[in-house]
Amino acid sequence: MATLGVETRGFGIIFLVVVLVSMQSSSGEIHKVGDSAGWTTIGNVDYKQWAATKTFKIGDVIVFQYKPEYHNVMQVTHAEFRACNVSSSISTHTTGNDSITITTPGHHFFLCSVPGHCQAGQKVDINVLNSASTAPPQSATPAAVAAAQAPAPAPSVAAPLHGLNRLSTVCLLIALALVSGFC
Ligand SMILES: *[C@@H]1O[C@H](CO)[C@@H](O)[C@H](O)[C@H]1NC(C)=O
Ligand SMILES: *[C@@H]1O[C@H](CO)[C@@H](O)[C@H](O)[C@H]1NC(C)=O
Ligand SMILES: [Cu+2]
Repeated sequence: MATLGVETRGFGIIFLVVVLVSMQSSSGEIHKVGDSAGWTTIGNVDYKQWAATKTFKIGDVIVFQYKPEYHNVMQVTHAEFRACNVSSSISTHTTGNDSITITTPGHHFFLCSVPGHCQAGQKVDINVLNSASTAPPQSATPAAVAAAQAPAPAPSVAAPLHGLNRLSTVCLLIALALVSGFC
């Protein structure tokens, strides 16, 4: 009986870890570049300003929406981004509804390679934080970043979505405690 109880608890812990990991990876936000304007040269959309108002995290999805007959999306190097001159893109997207999932931290430079468009401002620098934290980099202390990287985020830096996940986690823990107790 005692052996069975330990085994059940062991499986419970493995199950909990799997659930927590899947929760973390499924909590990515979707960011539509340019919001309602989309990816365009019309209306002088300030993509630098757009990016400055967002917090990009690993697992987030960047969506470019545009008419594919007029524009495209290329991920390029910093030098190419600055010069609006692409020799070989890191990746090219041309569907007009391109979803790009962020998997690495740091700067991700995108531009439209149609002549003149990048120069006209159709370029965006997506700067991705090196954590799943929702706190802006200016206010994130090392302790806060460490807390945010732990399976259960600290309450002070948790977004509403994370709050929901935390609630589910508590319910799950109670359920597991009950199951382990009865077996
Ligand atoms: C673009 O860059 C290449 C080298 O990387 C250079 O030869 C070319 O002149 C540049 N074109 C423009 C328009 O600046
Ligand atoms: C763009 O693609 C997503 C799925 O990747 C889909 O849900 C959405 O409806 C599409 N939007 C347009 C305007 O085609
Ligand atoms: Cu364009």
